[in-house]
Amino acid sequence: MTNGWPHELAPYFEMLRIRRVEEAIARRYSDQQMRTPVHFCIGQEAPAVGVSMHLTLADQVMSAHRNHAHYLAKGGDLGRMIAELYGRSTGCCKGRGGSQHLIDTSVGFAGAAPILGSTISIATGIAFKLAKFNPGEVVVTYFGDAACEEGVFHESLAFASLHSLPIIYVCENNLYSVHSPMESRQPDRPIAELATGHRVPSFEGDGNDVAEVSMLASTAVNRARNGAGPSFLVFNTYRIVGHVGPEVDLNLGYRTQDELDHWERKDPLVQEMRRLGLPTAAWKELSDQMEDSITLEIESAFRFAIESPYPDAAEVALDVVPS
Ligand SMILES: Cc1ncc(C[n+]2csc(CCOP(=O)(O)OP(=O)(O)O)c2C)c(N)n1
Ligand SMILES: [Mg+2]
Repeated sequence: MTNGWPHELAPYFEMLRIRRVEEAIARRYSDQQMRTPVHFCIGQEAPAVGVSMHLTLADQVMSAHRNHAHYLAKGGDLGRMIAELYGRSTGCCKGRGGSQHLIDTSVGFAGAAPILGSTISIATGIAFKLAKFNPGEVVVTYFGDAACEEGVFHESLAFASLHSLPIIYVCENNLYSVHSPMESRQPDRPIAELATGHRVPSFEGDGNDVAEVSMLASTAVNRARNGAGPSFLVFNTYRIVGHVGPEVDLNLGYRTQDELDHWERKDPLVQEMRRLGLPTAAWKELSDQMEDSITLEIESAFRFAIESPYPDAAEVALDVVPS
Protein backbone atom coordinates (compact mmCIF):
# COMPACT_ATOMS: atom_id res chain seq x y z
CA MET A 1 0.00 0.00 0.00
CA THR A 2 1.67 3.21 -1.14
CA ASN A 3 -0.54 6.27 -0.93
CA GLY A 4 2.18 8.92 -0.86
CA TRP A 5 1.89 9.68 2.86
CA PRO A 6 4.73 9.01 5.34
CA HIS A 7 4.73 5.48 6.71
CA GLU A 8 3.20 6.38 10.11
CA LEU A 9 0.31 8.35 8.55
CA ALA A 10 -0.40 6.06 5.59
CA PRO A 11 -2.83 3.70 7.39
CA TYR A 12 -4.90 6.60 8.73
CA PHE A 13 -5.03 8.23 5.30
CA GLU A 14 -6.07 5.00 3.61
CA MET A 15 -8.87 4.36 6.12
CA LEU A 16 -10.06 7.95 5.76
CA ARG A 17 -10.01 7.64 1.98
CA ILE A 18 -12.11 4.47 2.07
CA ARG A 19 -14.55 6.05 4.56
CA ARG A 20 -15.00 9.17 2.42
CA VAL A 21 -15.46 7.09 -0.75
CA GLU A 22 -18.25 5.09 0.89
CA GLU A 23 -19.87 8.24 2.29
CA ALA A 24 -19.84 9.70 -1.22
CA ILE A 25 -21.48 6.53 -2.58
CA ALA A 26 -24.05 6.70 0.23
CA ARG A 27 -24.89 10.34 -0.57
CA ARG A 28 -25.50 9.58 -4.25
CA TYR A 29 -27.12 6.19 -3.85
CA SER A 30 -30.67 7.53 -3.71
CA ASP A 31 -30.20 9.13 -7.18
CA GLN A 32 -30.93 5.56 -8.41
CA GLN A 33 -28.11 5.72 -10.92
CA MET A 34 -26.08 3.00 -9.18
CA ARG A 35 -28.32 0.02 -9.90
CA THR A 36 -26.38 -2.39 -7.70
CA PRO A 37 -26.83 -3.55 -4.12
CA VAL A 38 -24.04 -1.98 -2.04
CA HIS A 39 -22.72 -3.52 1.19
CA PHE A 40 -20.92 -0.71 2.97
CA CYS A 41 -17.87 -1.30 5.14
CA ILE A 42 -18.14 1.95 7.11
CA GLY A 43 -16.59 1.12 10.51
CA GLN A 44 -14.75 -1.92 9.13
CA GLU A 45 -11.89 -0.20 7.29
CA ALA A 46 -9.02 -1.33 9.54
CA PRO A 47 -8.63 -5.02 8.57
CA ALA A 48 -8.27 -4.22 4.85
CA VAL A 49 -5.74 -1.47 5.50
CA GLY A 50 -3.73 -3.24 8.22
CA VAL A 51 -3.43 -6.43 6.13
CA SER A 52 -2.68 -4.72 2.78
CA MET A 53 0.28 -2.90 4.32
CA HIS A 54 2.12 -6.24 4.20
CA LEU A 55 1.21 -7.22 0.65
CA THR A 56 3.05 -6.62 -2.62
CA LEU A 57 1.42 -5.93 -5.97
CA ALA A 58 2.00 -9.58 -6.95
CA ASP A 59 0.23 -10.98 -3.89
CA GLN A 60 -3.39 -11.94 -4.53
CA VAL A 61 -6.54 -10.87 -2.69
CA MET A 62 -10.10 -12.18 -2.84
CA SER A 63 -13.18 -10.84 -1.12
CA ALA A 64 -16.93 -11.24 -0.93
CA HIS A 65 -19.95 -8.90 -1.00
CA ARG A 66 -18.53 -6.29 1.43
CA ASN A 67 -15.42 -5.65 -0.60
CA HIS A 68 -14.78 -1.94 -1.32
CA ALA A 69 -12.14 -1.56 1.40
CA HIS A 70 -10.31 -4.71 0.27
CA TYR A 71 -10.26 -3.58 -3.36
CA LEU A 72 -9.11 -0.03 -2.62
CA ALA A 73 -6.50 -0.99 0.00
CA LYS A 74 -4.95 -3.48 -2.46
CA GLY A 75 -4.54 -0.66 -4.98
CA GLY A 76 -7.72 -1.08 -7.03
CA ASP A 77 -8.52 1.93 -9.21
CA LEU A 78 -11.18 4.17 -7.64
CA GLY A 79 -12.52 5.52 -10.96
CA ARG A 80 -13.02 2.01 -12.32
CA MET A 81 -14.72 0.95 -9.07
CA ILE A 82 -17.20 3.81 -9.18
CA ALA A 83 -17.78 3.20 -12.90
CA GLU A 84 -18.57 -0.42 -12.03
CA LEU A 85 -21.19 0.71 -9.53
CA TYR A 86 -22.72 2.88 -12.28
CA GLY A 87 -22.74 -0.10 -14.66
CA ARG A 88 -20.43 1.60 -17.17
CA SER A 89 -18.17 -0.13 -19.68
CA THR A 90 -15.08 1.44 -18.04
CA GLY A 91 -15.92 -0.34 -14.77
CA CYS A 92 -13.42 -2.81 -13.37
CA CYS A 93 -15.83 -5.64 -14.34
CA LYS A 94 -16.82 -3.86 -17.59
CA GLY A 95 -20.06 -2.72 -15.95
CA ARG A 96 -21.42 -6.26 -15.76
CA GLY A 97 -20.79 -7.10 -12.11
CA GLY A 98 -21.70 -4.17 -9.88
CA SER A 99 -20.43 -3.65 -6.37
CA GLN A 100 -20.24 -7.33 -5.44
CA HIS A 101 -18.03 -8.39 -8.36
CA LEU A 102 -15.04 -6.10 -8.30
CA ILE A 103 -11.91 -7.40 -9.97
CA ASP A 104 -8.56 -5.89 -10.93
CA THR A 105 -5.93 -8.46 -11.79
CA SER A 106 -3.42 -5.69 -12.62
CA VAL A 107 -3.08 -5.01 -8.87
CA GLY A 108 -3.54 -8.56 -7.62
CA PHE A 109 -7.21 -8.19 -6.73
CA ALA A 110 -8.26 -11.58 -8.06
CA GLY A 111 -11.94 -10.86 -7.52
CA ALA A 112 -14.94 -10.79 -5.27
CA ALA A 113 -18.17 -12.78 -5.30
CA PRO A 114 -21.16 -12.76 -2.97
CA ILE A 115 -21.84 -16.51 -2.73
CA LEU A 116 -20.73 -16.98 0.86
CA GLY A 117 -17.63 -19.13 1.15
CA SER A 118 -17.08 -19.42 -2.60
CA THR A 119 -14.05 -17.17 -2.64
CA ILE A 120 -12.49 -19.02 0.29
CA SER A 121 -12.05 -22.10 -1.88
CA ILE A 122 -11.10 -20.16 -5.03
CA ALA A 123 -8.41 -18.31 -3.06
CA THR A 124 -7.16 -21.64 -1.74
CA GLY A 125 -6.84 -22.83 -5.35
CA ILE A 126 -4.84 -19.71 -6.20
CA ALA A 127 -2.56 -20.40 -3.22
CA PHE A 128 -2.02 -23.95 -4.52
CA LYS A 129 -0.90 -22.50 -7.84
CA LEU A 130 1.36 -19.87 -6.23
CA ALA A 131 3.03 -22.47 -4.01
CA LYS A 132 3.98 -24.42 -7.14
CA PHE A 133 4.85 -21.65 -9.59
CA ASN A 134 5.39 -18.36 -7.68
CA PRO A 135 7.06 -19.18 -4.34
CA GLY A 136 7.20 -16.17 -2.01
CA GLU A 137 3.84 -14.77 -3.17
CA VAL A 138 0.83 -15.06 -0.88
CA VAL A 139 -2.97 -14.98 -1.02
CA VAL A 140 -5.36 -13.22 1.34
CA THR A 141 -9.05 -14.03 1.37
CA TYR A 142 -11.44 -11.85 3.37
CA PHE A 143 -14.86 -13.04 4.51
CA GLY A 144 -17.41 -12.45 7.26
CA ASP A 145 -18.29 -14.42 10.41
CA ALA A 146 -21.21 -16.12 8.64
CA ALA A 147 -18.98 -17.48 5.87
CA CYS A 148 -17.19 -19.56 8.53
CA GLU A 149 -20.49 -21.44 8.87
CA GLU A 150 -20.17 -22.80 5.32
CA GLY A 151 -18.65 -26.27 4.89
CA VAL A 152 -16.27 -24.99 2.23
CA PHE A 153 -14.46 -23.01 4.92
CA HIS A 154 -13.39 -26.28 6.59
CA GLU A 155 -12.58 -28.07 3.34
CA SER A 156 -10.36 -25.16 2.31
CA LEU A 157 -8.50 -24.95 5.62
CA ALA A 158 -7.96 -28.70 5.66
CA PHE A 159 -6.50 -28.61 2.13
CA ALA A 160 -4.34 -25.54 2.81
CA SER A 161 -2.97 -27.09 5.98
CA LEU A 162 -2.20 -30.40 4.29
CA HIS A 163 -0.28 -28.67 1.49
CA SER A 164 1.16 -25.89 3.69
CA LEU A 165 -0.25 -23.28 1.31
CA PRO A 166 0.74 -19.58 1.38
CA ILE A 167 -2.68 -18.23 2.32
CA ILE A 168 -4.08 -16.00 5.03
CA TYR A 169 -7.75 -16.48 5.87
CA VAL A 170 -9.11 -13.21 7.25
CA CYS A 171 -12.46 -13.25 9.03
CA GLU A 172 -14.05 -9.89 9.75
CA ASN A 173 -16.34 -10.75 12.64
CA ASN A 174 -18.92 -7.96 12.72
CA LEU A 175 -21.23 -10.06 14.94
CA TYR A 176 -24.03 -10.36 12.38
CA SER A 177 -25.14 -12.44 9.43
CA VAL A 178 -27.58 -9.99 7.83
CA HIS A 179 -29.79 -9.44 10.93
CA SER A 180 -28.93 -12.63 12.87
CA PRO A 181 -26.57 -12.03 15.78
CA MET A 182 -23.84 -14.45 16.73
CA GLU A 183 -25.64 -15.40 19.99
CA SER A 184 -28.54 -16.91 18.03
CA ARG A 185 -26.27 -18.76 15.55
CA GLN A 186 -23.22 -19.96 17.46
CA PRO A 187 -23.48 -18.80 21.08
CA ASP A 188 -20.67 -20.96 22.52
CA ARG A 189 -18.18 -21.38 19.73
CA PRO A 190 -15.32 -18.90 19.44
CA ILE A 191 -14.56 -18.40 15.74
CA ALA A 192 -10.80 -18.40 16.29
CA GLU A 193 -11.00 -22.02 17.53
CA LEU A 194 -12.45 -23.25 14.24
CA ALA A 195 -9.03 -23.57 12.63
CA THR A 196 -7.37 -25.48 15.46
CA GLY A 197 -8.54 -28.93 14.34
CA HIS A 198 -7.01 -28.28 10.93
CA ARG A 199 -3.66 -27.38 12.55
CA VAL A 200 -3.95 -23.84 11.18
CA PRO A 201 -2.77 -21.26 13.73
CA SER A 202 -5.29 -18.55 14.68
CA PHE A 203 -4.62 -14.99 15.67
CA GLU A 204 -7.46 -12.85 17.01
CA GLY A 205 -7.46 -9.11 17.56
CA ASP A 206 -9.25 -5.77 17.67
CA GLY A 207 -10.43 -5.25 14.10
CA ASN A 208 -10.95 -1.54 14.77
CA ASP A 209 -7.29 -1.01 15.70
CA VAL A 210 -5.25 -0.81 12.52
CA ALA A 211 -1.94 -1.10 14.40
CA GLU A 212 -3.04 -4.36 16.03
CA VAL A 213 -4.34 -5.66 12.70
CA SER A 214 -1.02 -4.81 11.08
CA MET A 215 0.98 -6.59 13.80
CA LEU A 216 -1.04 -9.81 13.49
CA ALA A 217 -1.09 -9.63 9.69
CA SER A 218 2.67 -9.24 9.62
CA THR A 219 3.09 -12.53 11.49
CA ALA A 220 0.64 -14.35 9.22
CA VAL A 221 2.02 -12.94 5.96
CA ASN A 222 5.61 -13.73 6.97
CA ARG A 223 4.62 -17.29 7.81
CA ALA A 224 2.98 -17.71 4.40
CA ARG A 225 5.85 -16.07 2.51
CA ASN A 226 8.42 -18.26 4.22
CA GLY A 227 6.69 -21.54 3.48
CA ALA A 228 5.27 -22.05 6.99
CA GLY A 229 1.72 -22.43 5.67
CA PRO A 230 -1.70 -20.89 6.25
CA SER A 231 -2.97 -18.74 9.13
CA PHE A 232 -6.43 -17.74 10.28
CA LEU A 233 -6.91 -14.15 11.40
CA VAL A 234 -10.08 -13.10 13.21
CA PHE A 235 -10.71 -9.39 13.54
CA ASN A 236 -13.55 -8.24 15.75
CA THR A 237 -15.30 -5.25 14.26
CA TYR A 238 -18.73 -3.79 13.55
CA ARG A 239 -20.62 -2.42 10.57
CA ILE A 240 -22.14 0.97 11.30
CA VAL A 241 -24.81 1.08 8.55
CA GLY A 242 -27.28 -1.63 7.55
CA HIS A 243 -26.36 -4.99 6.01
CA VAL A 244 -27.05 -3.60 2.54
CA GLY A 245 -27.64 0.00 1.51
CA PRO A 246 -26.53 3.20 3.17
CA GLU A 247 -29.18 3.56 5.90
CA VAL A 248 -28.52 3.10 9.60
CA ASP A 249 -31.16 0.43 10.27
CA LEU A 250 -31.92 0.68 13.99
CA ASN A 251 -35.62 0.79 13.09
CA LEU A 252 -35.43 -2.94 12.23
CA GLY A 253 -34.95 -3.75 15.92
CA TYR A 254 -32.21 -6.36 15.65
CA ARG A 255 -29.62 -4.15 17.33
CA THR A 256 -29.72 -1.30 19.81
CA GLN A 257 -28.64 2.32 19.91
CA ASP A 258 -26.43 1.45 22.91
CA GLU A 259 -24.58 -1.17 20.88
CA LEU A 260 -24.10 1.23 17.98
CA ASP A 261 -22.85 3.97 20.34
CA HIS A 262 -20.40 1.53 21.92
CA TRP A 263 -18.87 0.70 18.54
CA GLU A 264 -18.89 4.29 17.33
CA ARG A 265 -16.66 5.10 20.29
CA LYS A 266 -14.29 2.42 18.95
CA ASP A 267 -14.27 3.93 15.44
CA PRO A 268 -11.01 2.86 13.72
CA LEU A 269 -10.27 6.40 12.53
CA VAL A 270 -10.69 7.86 16.02
CA GLN A 271 -8.56 5.10 17.57
CA GLU A 272 -5.77 5.64 15.07
CA MET A 273 -5.89 9.43 15.43
CA ARG A 274 -5.48 9.00 19.21
CA ARG A 275 -2.63 6.55 18.75
CA LEU A 276 -0.77 8.97 16.50
CA GLY A 277 -1.04 11.51 19.34
CA LEU A 278 -0.32 14.56 17.22
CA PRO A 279 -0.80 18.04 18.72
CA THR A 280 -4.10 19.64 17.69
CA ALA A 281 -2.69 22.28 15.34
CA ALA A 282 -0.45 19.83 13.44
CA TRP A 283 -3.29 17.37 13.21
CA LYS A 284 -5.72 19.95 11.84
CA GLU A 285 -3.32 20.93 9.06
CA LEU A 286 -2.61 17.32 8.08
CA SER A 287 -6.22 16.32 8.18
CA ASP A 288 -7.23 19.29 5.97
CA GLN A 289 -4.61 18.25 3.41
CA MET A 290 -5.84 14.67 3.47
CA GLU A 291 -9.48 15.68 3.11
CA ASP A 292 -8.68 18.01 0.19
CA SER A 293 -6.78 15.39 -1.78
CA ILE A 294 -9.46 12.76 -1.12
CA THR A 295 -12.25 15.11 -2.20
CA LEU A 296 -10.48 15.82 -5.49
CA GLU A 297 -9.89 12.11 -6.14
CA ILE A 298 -13.53 11.24 -5.39
CA GLU A 299 -14.93 14.02 -7.59
CA SER A 300 -12.74 12.93 -10.45
CA ALA A 301 -13.77 9.26 -10.00
CA PHE A 302 -17.49 10.08 -10.08
CA ARG A 303 -17.01 12.34 -13.09
CA PHE A 304 -15.14 9.57 -14.90
CA ALA A 305 -17.93 7.10 -14.08
CA ILE A 306 -20.84 9.33 -15.05
CA GLU A 307 -19.21 10.43 -18.30
CA SER A 308 -18.39 6.84 -19.34
CA PRO A 309 -20.64 4.94 -21.76
CA TYR A 310 -22.82 2.00 -20.84
CA PRO A 311 -21.72 -1.39 -22.24
CA ASP A 312 -22.87 -2.07 -25.79
CA ALA A 313 -25.98 -4.27 -25.74
CA ALA A 314 -24.57 -6.25 -28.68
CA GLU A 315 -21.77 -7.46 -26.38
CA VAL A 316 -24.03 -8.90 -23.71
CA ALA A 317 -22.87 -12.47 -24.29
CA LEU A 318 -19.15 -11.63 -24.30
CA ASP A 319 -17.11 -13.14 -21.45
CA VAL A 320 -20.02 -15.38 -20.48
CA VAL A 321 -19.03 -19.02 -20.19
CA PRO A 322 -21.58 -21.11 -22.12
CA SER A 323 -23.35 -23.70 -19.95
C1 LIG B 1 -24.19 -19.44 0.09
C2 LIG B 1 -24.95 -18.21 0.48
N1 LIG B 1 -25.96 -18.30 1.40
C3 LIG B 1 -26.65 -17.20 1.75
C4 LIG B 1 -26.37 -15.98 1.19
C5 LIG B 1 -27.19 -14.74 1.56
N2 LIG B 1 -26.35 -13.82 2.36
C6 LIG B 1 -25.78 -12.74 1.76
S1 LIG B 1 -24.82 -11.89 2.85
C7 LIG B 1 -25.20 -12.94 4.10
C8 LIG B 1 -24.61 -12.74 5.48
C9 LIG B 1 -23.16 -12.56 5.44
O1 LIG B 1 -22.64 -12.41 6.73
P1 LIG B 1 -21.11 -12.40 6.95
O2 LIG B 1 -20.44 -13.49 6.21
O3 LIG B 1 -20.89 -12.35 8.42
O4 LIG B 1 -20.65 -11.04 6.26
P2 LIG B 1 -21.16 -9.56 6.60
O5 LIG B 1 -22.32 -9.29 5.70
O6 LIG B 1 -21.54 -9.52 8.03
O7 LIG B 1 -20.00 -8.70 6.28
C10 LIG B 1 -26.07 -13.95 3.68
C11 LIG B 1 -26.56 -15.04 4.56
C12 LIG B 1 -25.32 -15.94 0.23
N3 LIG B 1 -24.98 -14.81 -0.36
N4 LIG B 1 -24.63 -17.04 -0.08
MG1 LIG C 1 -20.95 -10.69 9.63
